[in-house]
Amino acid sequence: MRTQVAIIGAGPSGLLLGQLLAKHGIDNVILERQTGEYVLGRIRAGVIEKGAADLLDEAGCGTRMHREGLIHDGIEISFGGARHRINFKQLIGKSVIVYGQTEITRDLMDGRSAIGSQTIYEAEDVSLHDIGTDKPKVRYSKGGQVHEIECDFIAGCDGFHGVSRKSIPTDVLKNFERVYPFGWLGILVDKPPVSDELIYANHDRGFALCSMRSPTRSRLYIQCRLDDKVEDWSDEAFYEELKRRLDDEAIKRLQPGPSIEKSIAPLRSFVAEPMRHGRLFLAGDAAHIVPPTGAKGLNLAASDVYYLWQALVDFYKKKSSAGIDAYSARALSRVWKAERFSWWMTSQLHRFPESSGFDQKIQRSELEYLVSSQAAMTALAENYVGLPY
Ligand code: FAS
Ligand code: PHB
Repeated sequence: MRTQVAIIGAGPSGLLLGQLLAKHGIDNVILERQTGEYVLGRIRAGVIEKGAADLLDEAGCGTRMHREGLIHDGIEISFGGARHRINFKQLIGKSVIVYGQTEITRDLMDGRSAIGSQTIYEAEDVSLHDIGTDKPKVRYSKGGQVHEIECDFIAGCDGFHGVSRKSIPTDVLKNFERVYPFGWLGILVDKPPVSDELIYANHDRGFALCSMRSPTRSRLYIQCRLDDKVEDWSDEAFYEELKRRLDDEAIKRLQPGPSIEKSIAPLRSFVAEPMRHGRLFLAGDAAHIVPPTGAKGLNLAASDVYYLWQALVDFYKKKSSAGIDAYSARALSRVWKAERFSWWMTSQLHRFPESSGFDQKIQRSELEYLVSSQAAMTALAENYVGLPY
């Protein structure tokens, strides 16, 4: 088989890139190791920056997001028993959309089917070859047979555990990482949200986040120990701990119900440089990971895809390599700003097991300064809604 761009991974990065390339007449094939149902079963991000929303519109897959997504003009930061609103609309005139990653993935899958582009699910043993030449290849197994795809470019959109980043020579790749000493235990429940907007809570017992997917479906998180297991936490235990970390008003509005999904996500900051090697380009979680505190993971995948899509269109339509040559530096510039913001949000809102009394006083003063300063709230707002592409 031959295509112009072979995309590894049918998560948001791969599907969004595939849709944008196809809309501009650039042939592409997606190889995904799981089934489509498995991909849709992963519950992940919930907040969409305007830049990412605009890209979904450009891909022709934004209709349902605008119909069902919730426009949020701010968030609330809770500490010391009180909540403080960060009003994005008033501070910087912008908003975010609350719309689950699962729905975005579904919309992109439907969009891809509608244009007839090929996604090969359950592709096993994917391997990349000749990425340093102008004739790279991808091999995979399916149905007991080995298949080969000849292409011009490979887009590694296969997430943190994928094969693409590992295909870059170790003497070329430089990894930067910080692993946090805690995780997030999250549940999905068909009960109305605790508040109209997201509540990020800093508490002596640990972080909590009250988010949502719709007016009738909540997404709730508590910081948990690294060695916690999902089976350690009954729904009742989860709600009891969540209540200990929320303010009185939120506790009153919390409606416990049976969890329809429960999972623990470890938290890490990670960046691999460069995001390009020869004809292989990394995008999304394949290249970087952020702690979800800043709601940046999915949104960074979108800006990577924007830069890569533009670069590939220039290559094919304008015969210019300027975009592909600039891709890694351009993407990394925005990636590191989002890494900084996600690290900062995580540092201010979580209880670090080894933190000293001094550390805790500094953390509290950071939060008190934040909610008392227009400048500090504006800085948070412009990062949360998304820095320019
Ligand atoms: P993905 O990991 O979503 O997709 C990669 C795809 O590649 C997968 O479908 C995988 O099956 C496939 N793949 C992997 N290896 C392959 C191979 N060898 N061959 C073929 N296919 C292969 N972000 C937020 O903003 N907020 C959150 O709350 C949040 N929570 C998260 C919770 C968890 C547990 C995780 C892991 C991530 C979370 N994220 C969150 C970040 C998440 O939303 C990612 O940023 C987003 O999924 C990135 O999308 P992709 O880059 O497409 O990677
Ligand atoms: C979510 O709704 O899953 C969510 C929202 C904001 C975050 C992280 C996760 O910062």
